Amino acid sequence: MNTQTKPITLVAFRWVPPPARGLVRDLRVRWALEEAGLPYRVKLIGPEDQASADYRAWQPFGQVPAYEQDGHELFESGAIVLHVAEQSDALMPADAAGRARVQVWVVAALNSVEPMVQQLVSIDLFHAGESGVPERRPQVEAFVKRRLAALAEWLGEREYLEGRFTAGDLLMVTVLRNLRHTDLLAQYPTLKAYCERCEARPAFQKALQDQLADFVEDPVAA
Ligand SMILES: N[C@@H](CCC(=O)N[C@@H](CS)C(=O)NCC(=O)O)C(=O)O
Repeated sequence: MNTQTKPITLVAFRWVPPPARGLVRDLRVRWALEEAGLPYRVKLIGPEDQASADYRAWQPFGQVPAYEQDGHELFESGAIVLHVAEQSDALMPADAAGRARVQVWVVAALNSVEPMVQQLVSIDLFHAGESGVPERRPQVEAFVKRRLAALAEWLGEREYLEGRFTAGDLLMVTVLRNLRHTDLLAQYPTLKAYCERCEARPAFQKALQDQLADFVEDPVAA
């Protein structure tokens, strides 16, 4: 049972460029909190906060998300989502074996899939047109496709990675969303349907709308 007295605080950016909206990693935490039914407040930050000593004492890399609950400060989206999942069987089953499987998929999403996806995102969104990139991109895309094919194979007829929605699906889908600028997911109908199934959840829709609503339009005036 959750006995918290003070609201949870989630740190998010007050502004990002439009292509990044809906992808910033505080979305993972918002989604988890919505699934768990835990109320929270959002602290919006900008570059000056990221660089401040106070914030670095909370999030050593100056990144988002950061999270505070009952005086405990956390960072790393995967660790935060797991912490939220510990508080709700909406995100993780109660039995030890089931919990271990959720942890497996959380780490798989962040360690076996996200690095490949991020390489492609980095090439396409941040380094397009730079020297050496056109030669490198096919290799990176091929690597992403190997991961997608393996994931589609695992899913097969399953609705979710472990038969029911868990924090593992939440992390996996937020990783796969980063491919939205490509047609890669469409090449794997199983994966596309899986993402759409997870993103249709009311908790995801609420989290996404809330993230988008929090961005200011003008970073200078912010
Ligand atoms: N492994 C970290 C990565 C966090 C991360 O890359 N956050 C991005 C936003 S999605 C960020 O803060 N970027 C700004 C920066 O790195 O300075 C996590 O999952 O929380």
